[in-house]
Order: sequence, then structure tokens, then C-alpha cells
Amino acid sequence: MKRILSGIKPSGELNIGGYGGALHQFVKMQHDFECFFFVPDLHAITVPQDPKELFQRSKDIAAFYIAAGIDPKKATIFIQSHVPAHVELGWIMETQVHFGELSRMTQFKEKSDGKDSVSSALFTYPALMAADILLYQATHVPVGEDQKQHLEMTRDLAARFNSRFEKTFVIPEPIIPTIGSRIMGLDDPTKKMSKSNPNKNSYVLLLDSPADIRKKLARAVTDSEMSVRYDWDNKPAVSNLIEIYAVFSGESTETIERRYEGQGYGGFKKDLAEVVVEKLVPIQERYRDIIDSDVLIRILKEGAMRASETAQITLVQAKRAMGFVTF
Ligand code: ATP
Ligand code: LTN
Repeated sequence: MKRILSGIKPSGELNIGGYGGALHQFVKMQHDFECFFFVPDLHAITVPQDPKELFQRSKDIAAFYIAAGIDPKKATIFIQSHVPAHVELGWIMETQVHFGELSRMTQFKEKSDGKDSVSSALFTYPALMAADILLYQATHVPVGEDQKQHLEMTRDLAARFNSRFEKTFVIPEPIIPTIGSRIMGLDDPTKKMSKSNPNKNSYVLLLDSPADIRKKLARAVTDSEMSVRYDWDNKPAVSNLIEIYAVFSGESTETIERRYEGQGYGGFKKDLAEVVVEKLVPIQERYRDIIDSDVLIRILKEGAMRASETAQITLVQAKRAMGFVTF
């Protein structure tokens, strides 16, 4: 059975980058895989979080999974901290990973750059991420381009553990979408669209009002030519907008290029905004229906129970292989 595990950190408000690289992929894949989608709250706290915000955002991510179309009857949806096995296998993975390997992680370098002090958990983060994936014996992990290096490390750790002790873990494959895996900022196509950017016009949030979505996309940088062409080397800003259009419309980049051939950017940007609004408004409505409902709590409780059952089996297997006394 093919199985996926993936998650979106509750570390900020979800934007259309996370939608393209992750959420939208999760929804598409749920029919072909047994799915575990979780809210990695233990990962979010590797950088300081305001308690009220962490609480709200953790619920938000879970609600967005459901609002975007993940069926909780088929997929297991849960919050990471509700399944203690993550922390336990995370610690075990820390004993298997080398300091030098962790030092090479670009996400750590980016997030610690210019900071006076960072938590040690930010450094060991990839060990916990490996545990998340390996606990569920996931065969595949859908992620955006930026997570590729962490996935490589997970594969290395699984192989190392299997050969050092006994074959315990499935070696997972990353699934990185060809379209939407790296959506860039609307203000600067050389930087990943990120909620940590202080310029609010650089991203579209999943909860932005239609008026804000239209305004932000109208202001998105383009270039001095006037041709809607998908060419990342020479036209990164326009290519980024075409890619957003493709994610939200389900059309190919070629179809979009052909439609706007010989036209300027005005009409293209207006249509892009409508395509995004059309997709996000129903998601926002469903999000509002469930965010404060008992249904969400029930789904998360049941999800944690289902996830724990699977996780516990792998954890005991790993501990036994290492020589822990287990009964
Ligand atoms: P931060 O911006 O705070 O570093 P993040 O958005 O990268 O966080 P998550 O919210 O956990 O972190 O990301 C969830 C998923 O969305 C990951 O698989 C990540 O690769 C993907 N993702 C995030 N931003 C983008 C983006 N701009 N384009 C495509 N995929 C993205
Ligand atoms: N590191 C990821 C979030 C994350 C994750 C995972 C994704 C934590 N554990 C397991 C896939 C599978 C990020 O920063 N986006």
C-alpha cells in the first residue's frame, strides 16, 4: 500500500505558496494513497511562538486541510503533539544524525542567519522531521522544493538505522510537484513566497478578502516587456504569476501562454485574480463553518488515536531493534 505523510507548520498564516506546494497536492493525492496529514506544532516551536497564535494557527491548519477538500473519513488528520511517539522517535533519530549533517541544512542556515541566538531544536529539527515520516512507514512525502534536503536526510537516516540495527523503516520518496513547488514572492521573484516576509503585499493569504487578493495581484511585479511568457530564466516574475494561475486553474502553463499571446499584463493579472478568488472563496466559507465546531475537535481526536496506533507499532519495533527493554 502506498502511504503518504505530510504537514504544514502552524507558524504563520497560510499563504498561496503553501497551497501550491503542499495543500493543493494533498487534496489531489488523497485518492491514490493512504494518507496521514498532520499539523507539526512541535516544529513550529523551534522558533518563538506566541501561545495564543500557536493555538489558533494549529486549529487553522487542520481546518484548512478539511476546507480545501481532504476527506477526514479517508485521511487521518491529527496534531503532532497529540502523538507523543514523534518526540520519542525524534530523540532516537538525534542519536543517529551527525552534527556535520545538520550543519549543512540550508533551512537552518536561513532561519538562523543574523540572529543573536537560536534554539538548539532549530538545529536538530530534521531529526524530528525524519521521525514524523518514518513512524508512519510513509512511502511518499509530498513537499515543496525547499524541503528536498530534509527528505534526503530522512532517507539517509532510515537507511543508516536499517543497516546498523535491523530493517525497520521504509525509505520514503519525496513528491515535488512540477508546477507550484516553488511559488515566489509577489514583490521579488528571487525569494520564496513566505509568511515571514514583512511586506504584506509579497504574499496572498488563504484568508485574504477578494478585494485584497485583487489588490495584491494587481500590484505584483512583472517586467518591462509586455508578453505573458513562461520563461523562468528571463521572465521570473511573469513566470511566477503564470505558475500561480496554473495551480489555481488546473490548466497547463502552455494553455495560459497561448490564451494571452500578444496581450499585455493588465487583462492577464485581472483574470489571475479572479481564478484565485474563485478557488479561495469556497475554501474560506468551509473554513469558517468548521473552525469553531465540535466536528473539528472530533476529527482531531479520532485522528490522533488512529495515528498513535500506527506510530506506536513502528516505535516499539525501532526500540526493540536498538536493544531497549520492551514488553
Ligand atoms: P516559513 O515560510 O515560515 O519557513 P513554510 O511556509 O516554508 O514556513 P510550512 O508552512 O510548513 O513552512 O510549509 C508547508 C509546505 O508548503 C512545505 O511542503 C513547503 O515546502 C511548502 N511551501 C511553503 N512555501 C512554499 C512556496 N512559496 N512555494 C511552494 N511551496 C511552499
Ligand atoms: N519541515 C516542514 C514541515 C514538516 C514536514 C514534516 C513536512 C515537519 N515534518 C514531515 C513533511 C513531512 C516545513 O518546514 N515545511
